[in-house]
Amino acid sequence: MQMSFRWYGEKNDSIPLRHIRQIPGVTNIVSALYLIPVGETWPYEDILALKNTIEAAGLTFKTVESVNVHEDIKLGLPTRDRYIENYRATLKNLARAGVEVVCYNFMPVFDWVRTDLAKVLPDGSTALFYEEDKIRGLKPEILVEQMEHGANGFKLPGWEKERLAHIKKLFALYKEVDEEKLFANLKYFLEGIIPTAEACGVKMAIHPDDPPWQVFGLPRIVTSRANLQRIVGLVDSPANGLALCSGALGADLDNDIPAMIRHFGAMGRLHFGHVRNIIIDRPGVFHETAHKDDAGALSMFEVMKAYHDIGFTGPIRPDHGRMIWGEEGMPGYGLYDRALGAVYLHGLWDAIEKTSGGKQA
Ligand code: DNO
Ligand code: MN
Repeated sequence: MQMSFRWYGEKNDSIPLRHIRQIPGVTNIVSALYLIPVGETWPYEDILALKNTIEAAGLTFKTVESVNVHEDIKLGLPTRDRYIENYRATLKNLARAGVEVVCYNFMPVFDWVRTDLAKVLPDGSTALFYEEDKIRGLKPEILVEQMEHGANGFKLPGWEKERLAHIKKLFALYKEVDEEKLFANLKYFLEGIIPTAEACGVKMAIHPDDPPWQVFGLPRIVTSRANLQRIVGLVDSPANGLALCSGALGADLDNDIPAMIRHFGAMGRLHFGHVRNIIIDRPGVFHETAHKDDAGALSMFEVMKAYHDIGFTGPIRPDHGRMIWGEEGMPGYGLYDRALGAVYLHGLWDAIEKTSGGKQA
């Protein structure tokens, strides 16, 4: 297991790499080229510059989150072939720079969605909050507007401006795309990129939909064990794998996260772990909480034990944290709570390792 930490780059992230390096046990940075428009090829030189910056700080760069997928690919438009070609070129450049795991998602229009980026919790910290009823009464444009301004002047990562500017047009195009069509479009995409990924030694890791159900009537398919099983079968290659996000999938209590880790891990298709806890007030209403085992609905101990038992050697990162100790910055991506999370998760790992006699089950 390589304990990792997401970093948005020198231009976008207020947290310096030298502070991340001081978190005990964190060795690997998860990052991306955030300034390249979605669909364009990532130049090798730019990837190398990012890698050099990270390595100069004493950390490693082997995991990318995310190379986003152009909307034309998700929609299955004829223009998709050009973007798939660019994606292949990006994967080759990433591999040449030593990147081993590439995370992506296949959510139409939106990446992750919340209704409040700074809900105040009883202890005075703030967390990301999702309330299904609020979404039902909201026009997508209004949500986009709110997200654009975000909390503390920051907007949600993964919400590319140019894509969201065309939101109404996109919604009209998605009227033709149901879940089956989206599966077919994912298959076409995977058939286009997986042979290249496999040949150049990159493992693709699809991130689950967050939340794992339809939002604004748009189809969502990366939501459940059965659908993940179908996805890894769309192209039968070890390069066609998963980024298992406990908090994203865990918002649906039918998803048994430790069982999924064991199942897909045994298949050799689990390439990246996002670990975080959530509190579910009632179905469709949840918020993020501390990573501690008893802080929410998911047992972080059982999650880490499952990773340990499958002998996981890939990257694991703490996911969205709360904003604590007066810290300001990108909601969910402050330093303090994620650093506590990294150390706590690593502590669980060490204890599991030592009490199992260092042997993995
Ligand atoms: C949010 C993240 C997502 C994730 C993408 C992966 O913090 O978990 O934005 O990075 O969906 O492509
Ligand atoms: Mn995640």
